[in-house]
Amino acid sequence: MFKKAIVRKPGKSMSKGLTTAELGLPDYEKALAQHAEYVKTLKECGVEVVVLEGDEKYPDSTFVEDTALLTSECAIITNPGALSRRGEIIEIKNTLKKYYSNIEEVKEPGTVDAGDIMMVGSNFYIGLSDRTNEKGAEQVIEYLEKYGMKGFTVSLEDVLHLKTGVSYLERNNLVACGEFLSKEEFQGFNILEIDQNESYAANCIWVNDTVIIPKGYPKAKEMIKNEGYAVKEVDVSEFRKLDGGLSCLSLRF
Ligand code: CIR
Repeated sequence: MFKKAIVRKPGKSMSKGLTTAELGLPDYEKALAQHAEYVKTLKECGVEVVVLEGDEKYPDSTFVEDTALLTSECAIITNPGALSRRGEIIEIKNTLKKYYSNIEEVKEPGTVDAGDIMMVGSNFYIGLSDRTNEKGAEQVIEYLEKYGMKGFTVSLEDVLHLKTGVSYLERNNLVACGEFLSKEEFQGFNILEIDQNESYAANCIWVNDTVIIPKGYPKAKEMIKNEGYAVKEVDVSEFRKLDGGLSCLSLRF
């Protein structure tokens, strides 16, 4: 169960965020409204939400998920793969000090975006991507082992982050799309296949037995409902324009 979530409002500078999406510039007012709806939905799932103010210095700082890995035993502050995002960790670290006594940090030459890390109980799958390198993954695995948990690396080719294409919904259910459908590492899960033309819905989040999915993906919604979950939709179209998804917008713990 998650009790808390940390989010950060987007700043106006979000229009300068990193992207490969070619979906145009985000509409700031719309993004703020969508973000507020996201916070409301998390609250409806029973979590207390800590809302940080936007930081204009860091256009991508609304995507808080990438800055830390939160586990039941410790928080691991990452060293984001994109140089423009490195400074985002400072305020996140200060915030996490209120909630964690064990805080570890990924150091150079290791880089990690925690959007590449999927938690399955005390096992963590770490995608090796353009943002997360071997050295970063090794450090995360060492920290996890120090606290009695385990980490495994997974290679990825087609997507920005591991969780762009795969999400764990507890009860052994894994939503997956594209390259992740056939990964050996995931064959022990009950794979819920997301249609390629709804691939954006593969990034969804389990929050206390409700699954929050992006708005507008009816086949994914139906499939997840049929597995017995309550499903809530949130429109995150403005964050999608920056390659961001539902999971990236919060740190849940
Ligand atoms: C970036 O490229 O870093 C941001 N524009 C999007 C980050 C999305 N985060 C995630 O998938 N965990």
